[in-house]
Amino acid sequence: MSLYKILKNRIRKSIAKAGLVGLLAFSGSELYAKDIYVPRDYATIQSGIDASEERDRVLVAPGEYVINEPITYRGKNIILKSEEGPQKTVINGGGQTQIFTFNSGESENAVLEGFTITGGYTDYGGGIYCENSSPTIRGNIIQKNYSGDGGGGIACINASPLITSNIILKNVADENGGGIYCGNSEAIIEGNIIKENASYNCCGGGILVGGNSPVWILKNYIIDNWTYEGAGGIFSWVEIPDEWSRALIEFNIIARNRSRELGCGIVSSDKVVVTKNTIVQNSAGHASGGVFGYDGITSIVLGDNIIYGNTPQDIAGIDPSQISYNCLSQPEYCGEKGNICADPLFVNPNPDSKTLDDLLESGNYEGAISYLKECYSLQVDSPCIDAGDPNIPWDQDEADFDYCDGTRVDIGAMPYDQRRPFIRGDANRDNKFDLSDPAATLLYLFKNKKLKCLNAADSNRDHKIDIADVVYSLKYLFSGGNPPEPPFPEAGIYTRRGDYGNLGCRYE
Ligand SMILES: [Ca+2]
Ligand SMILES: [Ca+2]
Ligand SMILES: [Ca+2]
Repeated sequence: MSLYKILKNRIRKSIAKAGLVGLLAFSGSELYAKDIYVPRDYATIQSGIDASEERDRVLVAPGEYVINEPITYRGKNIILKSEEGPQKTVINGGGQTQIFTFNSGESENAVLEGFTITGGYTDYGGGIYCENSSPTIRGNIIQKNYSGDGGGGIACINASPLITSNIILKNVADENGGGIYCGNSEAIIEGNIIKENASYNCCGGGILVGGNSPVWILKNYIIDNWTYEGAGGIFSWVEIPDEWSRALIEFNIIARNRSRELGCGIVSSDKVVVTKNTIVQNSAGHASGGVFGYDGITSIVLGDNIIYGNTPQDIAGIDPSQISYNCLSQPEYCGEKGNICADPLFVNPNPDSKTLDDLLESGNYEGAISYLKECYSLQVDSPCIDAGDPNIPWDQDEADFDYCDGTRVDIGAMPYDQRRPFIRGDANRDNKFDLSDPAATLLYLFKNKKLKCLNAADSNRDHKIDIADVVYSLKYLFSGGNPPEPPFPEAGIYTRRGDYGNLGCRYE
């Protein structure tokens, strides 16, 4: 088994132990007891929470709520949510206090959703502080908060939060994680826009991961963050260099971060896996602008990334044997171990700052994400398409991640979608519907042979592949037609990321 796979499994197991795996799909299914309305039932958010019981929802009407001490859930697993979204519902600390404190064993069922959280001020976690707790923090705008020691936006210490789908903007720490600080924590940081945060002295303008922290950082947009020294983007630091339980950094866009001194996109003294990211246009005063292994500890596994156009160079301080299947602008790795040196041909390598600022200023998370996705997507003739590591045994839902188009994995965070329409019943995916198709299904059912296209093989469209599909296909073969296209069903059982409909194929 490759080192990559071993480490990845280990990090995932560690996160699974913390109960976080599966949370990413956690939405819309929460059961709650009763609703409490602020300010209709209780004048303040804290008094609403105090009156709530486990599993209640506390729903907050639009308005600005100025607080002078931190709001705390007091260990209750409740949902605190704005009624009309973060644009209209602001919690402001007035530069006097931390905004939220989770320190009483709250679980992932303690949800904080849909607020603008601003004006927070303290030593750790200006906006939100988590200790001995694992809350779910999602869909908020966390902006312009300040901390002295770590985590201008959010700080986690001995905590396992899920931080997902937030805009984390313009927060400041004097040191250690302008956006997010994680110390001895097992957080999942997923799908956030982390932009223009700063850590003034050192380190991690966007995110700092320190101590024993197996943190999973995936699908974030980490852009325009700044620090004086040590990673404008992500800084990972550990005191016990022999442990293998560190950050897994995948599918992120890490762009235009700056560090006045060394390192910039990612800096690590740690054993981390950095895979399928797009790391571009980051700049550092010296050492590497892209990914930098601190102190010459060569423990970063780099694979399937675009690390391109960083200054003064893309990579430094990393064991060359761990650098494979990346797209780089740094000639010394070209042609070795699957690395290529070529322009990745983004649709737009220079996203327009004003367009992005306007989207973020109006709180348009979805719009900002789709703009960034589009910019950093690959053009049709990009050399990164189908150039990733063919030997990595990707789980099926990871192969070209969102698309699962059945092709070899691409390099970078944004795969190129090569799905093509399929013919219902064409189980062997040769674009003909004939007797070889029910035969292929029979071999799949009784001889463990692989199928080329599960969606097409499910000819009666009931999300099961069984003998009924063979019978259904034969019926149409002998009547000289194709199985008709039944209505699109709601959910699939054999696809973990949903059915691909008429567009895509689910491959075995
Ligand atoms: Ca591909
Ligand atoms: Ca066929
Ligand atoms: Ca079926």
